[in-house]
Amino acid sequence: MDLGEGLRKAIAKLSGATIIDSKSIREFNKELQKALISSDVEIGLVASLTKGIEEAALKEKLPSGISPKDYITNMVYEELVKLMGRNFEPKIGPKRILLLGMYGSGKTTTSAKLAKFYQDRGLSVGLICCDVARPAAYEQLETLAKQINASFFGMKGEKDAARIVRDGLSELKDRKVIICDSSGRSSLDAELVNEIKKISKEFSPDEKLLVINADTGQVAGRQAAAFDDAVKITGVIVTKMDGSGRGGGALSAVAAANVNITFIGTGEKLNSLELYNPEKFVGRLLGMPDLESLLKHVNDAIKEAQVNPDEINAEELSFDTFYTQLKAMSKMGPMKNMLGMLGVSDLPKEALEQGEAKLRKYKVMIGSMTTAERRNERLVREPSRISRIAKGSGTSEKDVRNMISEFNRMKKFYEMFKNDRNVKKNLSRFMQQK
Ligand SMILES: Nc1nc2c(ncn2[C@@H]2O[C@H](COP(=O)(O)OP(=O)(O)OP(=O)(O)O)[C@@H](O)[C@H]2O)c(=O)[nH]1
Ligand SMILES: [Mg+2]
Repeated sequence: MDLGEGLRKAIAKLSGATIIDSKSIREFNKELQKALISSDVEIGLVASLTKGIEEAALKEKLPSGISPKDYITNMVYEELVKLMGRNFEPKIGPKRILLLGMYGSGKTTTSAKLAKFYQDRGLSVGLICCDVARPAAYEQLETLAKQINASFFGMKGEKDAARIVRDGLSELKDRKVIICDSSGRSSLDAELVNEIKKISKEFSPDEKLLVINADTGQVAGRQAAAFDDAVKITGVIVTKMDGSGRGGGALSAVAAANVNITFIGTGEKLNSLELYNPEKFVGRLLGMPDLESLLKHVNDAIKEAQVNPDEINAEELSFDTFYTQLKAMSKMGPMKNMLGMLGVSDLPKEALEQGEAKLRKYKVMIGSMTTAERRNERLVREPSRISRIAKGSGTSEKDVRNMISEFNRMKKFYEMFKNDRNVKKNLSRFMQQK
């Protein structure tokens, strides 16, 4: 059973739960611990992870509209992100990168992908083939380097990896980024450990990245610990995420070596490299492709629970609130979802689907109104005022009239729902987002 499977099993335990109490959370945590421990996640870390979840889960009331399962999934996500890191933001500048990993994990391909990544960001790149174990390694990296027009250095038949590094560094000294590909083995034997230590010493890399195939299971933890003992790795790259593996081993690896995930390989092509994104990665790990929207839903509900809807004055819609809300709504993403959330289907869609450009225009038009006009839209019916607002904002009178009619449609909607507590609650949320 890989870690993802174990996590999914633990979360499934909460499927029927309607409340979160200490009994259900302990049961959940027991499963979670089993899954983590059987994946070689370090015991102390398992304890702090599950304790964190238990405390958070029992401390706060379950916000309305969320199932315990979704709520706890959100917490598990947060804890996993603490472990694997938020988004990875590599420094774009001169550096040396050493790639390490077991046989066939994707080191050579990833060397070339990384070379392309930094070239695309304006840096010159040189690749060094330090794989002295596999005879065809030289040609493989040389061919890949040609495909992306990167400089390549290797010494065919040379068995001394440190020597290759030394000569390579002097040959490629004017390259901003230098990436070194190393040999893979089916086990991390003394010979390989010795070799990568020598390479690391000679190369003095800024980044030592362990390349792990996404379908590697819990053994990845032990591998990472061994590489870390040898050269102190600085990050993990998970390859073949386009395949059937979910990357569960990577969790054990980052826990064992206390590093973060950096890049994700998503195909054989050299542009199939992505920066690690926690929502995507954890979603995949947990087998929840739509994790991102679940997290958003939960977080919105938590925020909402902290607002008292009665404090929101939705009685009168003014041009000021109109603008604030359009802006907030345009940030909310797909209208369909939002309409659904409000529980109504007859919103004036045109008024809500505002592009940035239109919003900017509205902003200057409203900016050209007097305070009284902004508060009382009836004043703005007078042609002389419309003409003044158009002139003041550099728009046409037609533009101003269009804006006013959209405002009126919105106002109608407002009147329709102003006594509806639920809608008020949602509106209050939009107001908060400005
Ligand atoms: N689908 C897919 N295939 C990949 C990915 N990364 C690498 N591969 C393939 O995996 C195979 C092994 O990749 P290599 O880059 O040669 O792996 P390596 O770690 O250098 O292998 P050794 O040098 O023999 O240890 C090749 O066929 C690659 O095309 C990936 O992200 N997705
Ligand atoms: Mg290789």
